Amino acid sequence: MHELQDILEQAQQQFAAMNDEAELEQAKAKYLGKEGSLTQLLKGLGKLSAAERPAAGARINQVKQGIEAALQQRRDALAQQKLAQKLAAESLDVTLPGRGLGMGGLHPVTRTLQRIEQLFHSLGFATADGPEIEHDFYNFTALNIPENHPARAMHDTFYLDPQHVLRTHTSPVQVHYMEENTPPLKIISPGRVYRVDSDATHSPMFHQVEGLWVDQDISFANLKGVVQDFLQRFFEQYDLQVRFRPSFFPFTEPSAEMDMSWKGGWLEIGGCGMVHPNVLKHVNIDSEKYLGFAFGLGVERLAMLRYGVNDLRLFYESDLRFLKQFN
Ligand code: 2U9
Repeated sequence: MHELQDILEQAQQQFAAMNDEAELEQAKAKYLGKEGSLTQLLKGLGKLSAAERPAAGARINQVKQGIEAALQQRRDALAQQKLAQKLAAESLDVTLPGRGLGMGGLHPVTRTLQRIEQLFHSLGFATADGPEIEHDFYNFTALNIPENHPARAMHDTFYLDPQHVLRTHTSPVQVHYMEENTPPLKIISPGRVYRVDSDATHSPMFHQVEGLWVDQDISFANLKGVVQDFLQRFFEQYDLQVRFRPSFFPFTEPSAEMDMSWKGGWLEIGGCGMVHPNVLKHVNIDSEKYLGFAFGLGVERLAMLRYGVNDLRLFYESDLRFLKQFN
């Protein structure tokens, strides 16, 4: 049984000298593996007499436990060593200044939307919201846009299925609002709209703000006053002039393009008109009793002019060098 004591001591010495976890596990096989010396001794128990066997078995098991304990001890020591090395390498200088929370800022289009809303709210307009996915009834039919109108074509409008589109203007919001409210109505509908179009001045997604005022004595003169007041205050140019050129939209009659004076010339800034009687009819508003005006403005266009940005795409590239200039 001296042999057993030798095996235990040899294992203890060998394990203690190991500095690598993988090598340690290999060394274990030499004693406890299938061909290991201790395993061989256990197998040899069969050759002993029944009287000798229990004591010999107990002794071998004791040594086995000793080897396992030595193994575990070395494993723990190596893990400790490794952790200590890692911590030393990762030493943290708690005296370094913190990185701080980076201050975020509002996107220039968001700032523009907020400014637009604030100005119209001061004129008594409420903000109305609606879904960006619309039934074609709300996006087209209710707005008097005929079945064969080019705006309904697949190459101009994103269709989700034959009946549903990504709204091409925020006008459907106003249709919903007219369905749910009775005149007088005085709302703006700012938000995202979608069209199949993409270049330096067109993005497949852009923002519009539309306005609608329905009451018993609303005229084109009110429209002119509201638009001029808004533009003068938006651009902080109190001598800014507006001009209206006859135009055509299915949802307004008469219709006009709106221009504003800008750097000695005229600049087109939106469209407008008196709400078409067919549109009022679709939402059960008596067009004999009520009149309304409506207008539409492009938000990115307003932002570009106010901030002097010459390429629409800059708004959508998430380049912080550009975006940081607005905060
Ligand atoms: C209802 C009835 C009528 C809204 C209007 C325009 C003319 C217009 C453009 C401006 C720039 C779209 O973003 S843009 O490309 N809009 O020219 N929008 S009249 O007319 C309405 C709206 C709602 C119920």
